[in-house]
Amino acid sequence: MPTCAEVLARSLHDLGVRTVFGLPGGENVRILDALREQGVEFVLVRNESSAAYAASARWTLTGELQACLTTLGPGITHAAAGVGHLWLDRAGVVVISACTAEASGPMHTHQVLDQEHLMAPMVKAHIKVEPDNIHAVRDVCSLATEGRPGPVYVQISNEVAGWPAAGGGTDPEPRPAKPEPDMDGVEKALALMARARRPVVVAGLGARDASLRISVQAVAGSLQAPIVATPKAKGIVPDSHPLAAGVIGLTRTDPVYEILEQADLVIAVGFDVVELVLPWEFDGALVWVAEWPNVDPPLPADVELTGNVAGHLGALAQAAESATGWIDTDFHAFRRDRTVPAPKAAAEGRVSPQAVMRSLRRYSDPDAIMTVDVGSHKIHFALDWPTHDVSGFLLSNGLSCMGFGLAGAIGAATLDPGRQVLCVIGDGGLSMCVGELGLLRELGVNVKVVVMQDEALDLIRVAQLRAGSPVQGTEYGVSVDHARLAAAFGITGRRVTGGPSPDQDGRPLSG
Ligand SMILES: Cc1ncc(C[n+]2csc(CCOP(=O)(O)OP(=O)(O)O)c2C)c(N)n1
Ligand SMILES: [Mg+2]
Repeated sequence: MPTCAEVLARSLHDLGVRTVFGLPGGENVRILDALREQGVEFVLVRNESSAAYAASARWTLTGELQACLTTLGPGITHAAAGVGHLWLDRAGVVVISACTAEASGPMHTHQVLDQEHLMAPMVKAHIKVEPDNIHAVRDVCSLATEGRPGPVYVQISNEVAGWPAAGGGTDPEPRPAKPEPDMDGVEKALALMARARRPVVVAGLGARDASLRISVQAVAGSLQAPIVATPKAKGIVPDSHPLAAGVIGLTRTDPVYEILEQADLVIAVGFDVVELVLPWEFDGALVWVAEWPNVDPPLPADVELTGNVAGHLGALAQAAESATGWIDTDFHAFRRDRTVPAPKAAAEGRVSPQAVMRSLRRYSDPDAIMTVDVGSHKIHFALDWPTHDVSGFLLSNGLSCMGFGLAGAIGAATLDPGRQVLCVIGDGGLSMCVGELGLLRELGVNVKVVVMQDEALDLIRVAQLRAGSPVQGTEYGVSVDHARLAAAFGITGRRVTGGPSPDQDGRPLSG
């Protein structure tokens, strides 16, 4: 009879998990053994949250279930930022942690926390494994990728991991079939589309899937509607696509809001308000098309087409007709005027984010994946980094968590060793996850890390300056030699000072 650890490892493998990122404690030993026996690779990170970030990058790029692992107590508490990211960035990832063995008894308090309640606000489902419920673990893990994706939490003590699973196991519950498209809702949506003079499609994180991208383009194409992307859907249509409008969500002054404000109908596909920095304020007609219901919080939608996004988009694309001429007038004017700002002349010895962006684009591979961390540079890259494909851009946006960038880049690079990955991260962000340079060196993956060094939490310092407040608590008293820091990990590092002049591209950032 298999042990509980073996059933867990086999369930993960059956669901497609091939790599688990984590940092174990003594209580995970049996799980690590079982994973190895199943042929699931374990990658040791330096910080538990990094395990979640790396897994989330792989989820975003593949749409396949991923997993991360921590020990009990300090392990799972240290992973909290990462699990928060998995939750608000809607990543289908199984979070596995150890827990205290029941047999330890009530006198045992060392490292004991109510881990279930700690994780509860950030996970879709939870199971504390026992021999008599282990066969449900597969169904719990399946929930991570269904409907609105998100993490699920599996706790298992080392003791239970070694016990035989009770019974022979039952077949996994059949997963819910896709509902048929709601044709009444489709009719209503088509009526709105027929009346609209200035329709816009807003594509969100739930529209990234390859087949959905084609359907989004088909609907927008037949309606002649501009396609606005959220940051996590950036690249859903290439920048060169005639209907590509750009990215919203980072500030209320994002240029693309201009298009949204003129629209009389929004078709929101795979949209989640978690992506907007400011509340949704659009008052035109709204058609909601997503795998998840419009509840969190509900937007004033006229029609809600929930579930089976592919089916609903197919029905909308077939019947929608272009009733609009605004693409040829206002939208073309918007695209013509919307040029990427040239790098500002930076102060002596300084390099602006725009200059970094231009140099990177010029000297990186055209299909490179850009991973940006949170900080002053994030907005520039989310708005203006050129993208040809949705797989070319990764960030933490729902949680906007510093420290995501490096582990996210490493996770992405483990999928395709031939594809270059770039990571742009502030000096504050890097100091939260610097140990992962060791993982980067160890794996030898194709990642180039650009550190925006300003000895400050610049985004916050700027907020202080704007508010007329004194600058305090946002500047570091020490300047780190990042080139030597990289060298300490066996990585070639270069310091670049002085950017290109406004009309000139920068020199290569290599090594
Ligand atoms: C874990 C975490 N802590 C705090 C914040 C709030 N925050 C957002 S940007 C930022 C400054 C980031 O500093 P740095 O990485 O050096 O980038 P810079 O803005 O200086 O370019 C802070 C503190 C956050 N988003 N995530
Ligand atoms: Mg900084």
